Amino acid sequence: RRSVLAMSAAAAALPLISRTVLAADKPVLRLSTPASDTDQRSVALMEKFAPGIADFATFEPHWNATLFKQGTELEAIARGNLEMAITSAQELAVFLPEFSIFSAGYVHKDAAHQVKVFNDPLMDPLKQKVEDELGVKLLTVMYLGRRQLNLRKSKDELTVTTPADLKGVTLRMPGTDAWQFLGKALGANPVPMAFTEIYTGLQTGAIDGQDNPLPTVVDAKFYEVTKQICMTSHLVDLNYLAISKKTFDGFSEEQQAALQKAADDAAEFGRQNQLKKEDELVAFLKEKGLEIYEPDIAAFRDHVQKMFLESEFAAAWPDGMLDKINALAG
Ligand code: KDO
Repeated sequence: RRSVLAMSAAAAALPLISRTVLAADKPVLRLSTPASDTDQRSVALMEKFAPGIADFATFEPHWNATLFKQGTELEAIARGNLEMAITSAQELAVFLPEFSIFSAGYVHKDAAHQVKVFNDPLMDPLKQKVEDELGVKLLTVMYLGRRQLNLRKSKDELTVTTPADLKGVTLRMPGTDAWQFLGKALGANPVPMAFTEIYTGLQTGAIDGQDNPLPTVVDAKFYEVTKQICMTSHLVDLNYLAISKKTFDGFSEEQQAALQKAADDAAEFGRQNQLKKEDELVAFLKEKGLEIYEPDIAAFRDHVQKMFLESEFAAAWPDGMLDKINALAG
């Protein structure tokens, strides 16, 4: 109590111009994410987003799902309990089924394709729906990377060539229907588990494997408790940097433009770093003793695409949208 009083007395003693720049005077943008502080998206937010908005807002990230559990962030923003999140198409699909189109394997071809799709007018009605129904504004698209199968068994014990080889394999997938279906479409036996529990799940054998891009496998140290990576590249995975629409609308036009630029700069910086890491980390992981190999990609692609197209998810995809997305591939 005393220190708070002392602080406000000290603040009152400052000339007005200094007082207005005190952090306490600026709106605080709290971001909740399961990502660690060393994840490239987090690094990019700290290096590009935070300084880009520092004149008019304070960025307050909460890493490792310490503020909100994975998958509960969108609802928290919708209820006015959180300002920002790094969300996914799979999480949005819980509320707006059309987003499941981006959860289908082998739809996005690469990082550049994701950017083209996000900025194309085909996304406008989807972005609008997210704003109208959830009060969430999707600022920019972030690159997570190509998801690969990362298993406890050695290649000698289990060589994965086609989806049939994953029969009975307990594969951790994040906990939404669209994610679980992707696990099934890969031929595995998917189980839901929060990102922060994967390491222990692999260590204890509660799960046989997990899927994530190589930079995540390294950042979360999954290589310590797994023996192989099968390079299925089944999902060129994205995240959206999301902000409460109400919070965004509270800024002046000039501040909104600066915030948008800071978000785009962070996404681009993170994308380039993540792409570099994806290339470099193959050697690092081999050095750590993991076996890394490619399966029959065509067999995986055909199986995953067929299952999605025949699923109830595809029924929710707007007419012609898949063709438009495919046409944007470089
Ligand atoms: C995961 O839970 O496997 C996942 O990769 C899903 C992503 O959408 C994203 O939420 C990510 O975890 C977290 O940011 C942790 O990297």
